[in-house]
Formats: sequence, C-alpha cells, structure tokens
Amino acid sequence: MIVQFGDCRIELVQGDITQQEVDAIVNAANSALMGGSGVDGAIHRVGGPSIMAETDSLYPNGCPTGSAVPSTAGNLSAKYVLHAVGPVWHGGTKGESEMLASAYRTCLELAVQNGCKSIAFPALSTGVYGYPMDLAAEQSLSVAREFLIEKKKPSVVRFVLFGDGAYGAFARVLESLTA
Ligand code: AR6
Repeated sequence: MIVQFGDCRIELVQGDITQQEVDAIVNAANSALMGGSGVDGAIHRVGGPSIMAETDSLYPNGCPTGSAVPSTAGNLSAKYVLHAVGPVWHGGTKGESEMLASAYRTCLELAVQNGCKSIAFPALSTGVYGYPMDLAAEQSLSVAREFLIEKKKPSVVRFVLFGDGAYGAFARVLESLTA
C-alpha cells in the first residue's frame, strides 16, 4: 500500500527489514545497544560485526528510551542504521505512546540530517517489548504523516511489517488517516 503526502509517500510492505534498499534502516534496539533477538538480531547478523563495533565505540552509554542514534550499515545495502529504542509496554500508563512517537520522530530527524531520501522502519516495540500492534500502528503512522506534511522529507517512509496481522493493522490505520 502506498499513500502520497505531497511529494513524499508512506509505503507499507510485508517483508524483512534487512532486505530493504533504502538509505536508512531502523533497528528496534534496547537502551544498552547490546543486540538481541527479532529485528536487532537480524540486522547485526546480516550487517556484520562492524555495526556493533561502531556503536560500542561511539555510544558506550547506550541510547535512552524514546531516542535513536546512527551508525553505518556494514554489509547491508543501506547507508545508515538508526538504532531506535522504543518503550516496553506496561499497559499504556507509563508514557509509552509519547516515547514511541519520540523514537520515530528522532529517526525521521536523523534521516533528514544525514541526507537520506528513504527510510525503512520495523514496527518498533511490537515484538519483545509487547506494544499492542493496533496502537503502535496509529502512533507510528500519525507521527510519519505529520512529519512529512511539516518537513516535506524524506521522500519515502516505508514500514516493513512481519506477517499479515501487522500489515493489516497498519493498512487499516493508514486508510483511516487518508479518508
Ligand atoms: N524484519 C521486519 N520486522 C521484523 C523482523 C524482520 N527481520 N523480525 C521481527 N520483526 P522486536 P521490540 C517484527 O522484538 O519489540 C530485541 O531483543 C516483529 O514481529 O524486534 O522493539 C532488542 O534487542 C515485531 O512486530 O523489537 C530489544 O531488547 C517488530 O518487528 C527488544 O528486542 C519488533 O519486534 C526490542 O523489542
């Protein structure tokens, strides 16, 4: 599914984040930037050890929840990996939605600052961190839409969803945002 906002677009695809041909790929990292399972495991496996070597040296104190930090992308075809730290879901009363929005916004800002025309996000926080998919879809797509309307870049914001359930949830929300 593709929806145009001026000269920019939001794309939804089903697939593997590591296979995306974009300028920046977003990692679903933890605040220690120590690697893990899911997206994080896949990015370090496919991208190779140079990514972790770089984040260890540039960010020895990790990255706070709700923020993101950039690195180069090793063997991935992207130029950058943006390591974003989404919130752990605690029922929705601990500022989770603000932290999720802030993680997405920081990645979009980093992409623009680094001259990236395209960025691919996974559904941050919806795996190990337990954020409900429908709520995550609403939050992430509204941040992306607002950013594109206001800043008019990057040209392509792609959400790479794992499986039918995630794709369906994002597609329903994107339809409602454009209705
Ligand atoms: N491509 C796209 N999406 C994927 C892929 C992939 N290769 N693999 C999983 N997903 P998660 P989180 C989906 O757990 O919830 C790690 O251990 C997955 O189905 O990767 O932010 C980190 O080190 C889910 O919908 O990230 C942290 O400790 C979404 O991506 C912690 O997990 C995010 O799932 C972060 O948890």
